[in-house]
Amino acid sequence: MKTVALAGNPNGGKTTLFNRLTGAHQMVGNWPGVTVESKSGYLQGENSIIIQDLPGTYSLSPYTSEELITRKFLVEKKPDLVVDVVDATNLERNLYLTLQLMETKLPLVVSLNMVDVVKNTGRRINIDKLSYLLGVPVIGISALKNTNVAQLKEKIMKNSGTEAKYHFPEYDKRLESALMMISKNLAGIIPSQDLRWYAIKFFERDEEIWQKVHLDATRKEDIENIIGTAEKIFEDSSDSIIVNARYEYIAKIVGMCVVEKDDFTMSLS
Ligand code: BGO
Repeated sequence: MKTVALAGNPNGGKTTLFNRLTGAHQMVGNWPGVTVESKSGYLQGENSIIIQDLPGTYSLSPYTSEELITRKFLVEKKPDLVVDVVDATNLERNLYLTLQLMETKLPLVVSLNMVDVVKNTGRRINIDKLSYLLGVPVIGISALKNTNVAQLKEKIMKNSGTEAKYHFPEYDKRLESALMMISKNLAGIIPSQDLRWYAIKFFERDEEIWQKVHLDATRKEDIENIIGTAEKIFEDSSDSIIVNARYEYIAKIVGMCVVEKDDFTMSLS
């Protein structure tokens, strides 16, 4: 049995897509210990693939129940594939979660939803280029109109249980060197495929992770010094350094694969 997790921002069309993928037969309950609804169901016509709907989140921080449930499921259960439902009408904000999903190094497919809405605007998204730049398969769909959902289903079947082929988004060199030094302190304690995720979480001073992972005093002090040095260099707090790095990366990608109608409008005045 393979598990496919459906992740995405609230209101991006995750429920509409979940219904399309699973049809009428759905298992509904609550996530353990909280009153957040959990829904799962078999991929229609495929009894060997179960789709787990994850709560809608903007981020994988430890601040809300939805974020905690989502990241715990991804990092501990390690689904065979994550389908990231990205709202194409709000690409920049949605890609912020995409980058965090990539930090988990789980196999990923982006389903770029609401392309029917984007078609009616002056914005054009080069989907092939977006896919190339991310290193992740991207399928433009309309969950509402059932456009390309069959192609997405094929991608789900093809990519479930494969190795993630994309590279981690590479941030500012000074940040990367801090993350590498933190990873060295975590090596042997954290499995190598999870080092990037944990290094970023330690760097962000993520309380849940600092409490969960038991490190000796020397390593803790070493990591604190690495973070402190980075904060001095960037003149910013460590969590803001990461947020800014993600948004800089997104701006670069969007700049390369999105064309606005106004880009071609010449002013005659
Ligand atoms: C309402 N295209 C378009 N045009 N709309 C879509 C698409 C798409 O591809 N996919 C979803 N929607 P959810 P989350 C609504 O409910 O699946 C629409 O939070 C309305 N409701 O129909 O719920 C979808 O699970 C009244 O819209 O998202 C829904 O991720 C007026 O996006 C909304 C207009 O989808 C959110 C829309 C009473």
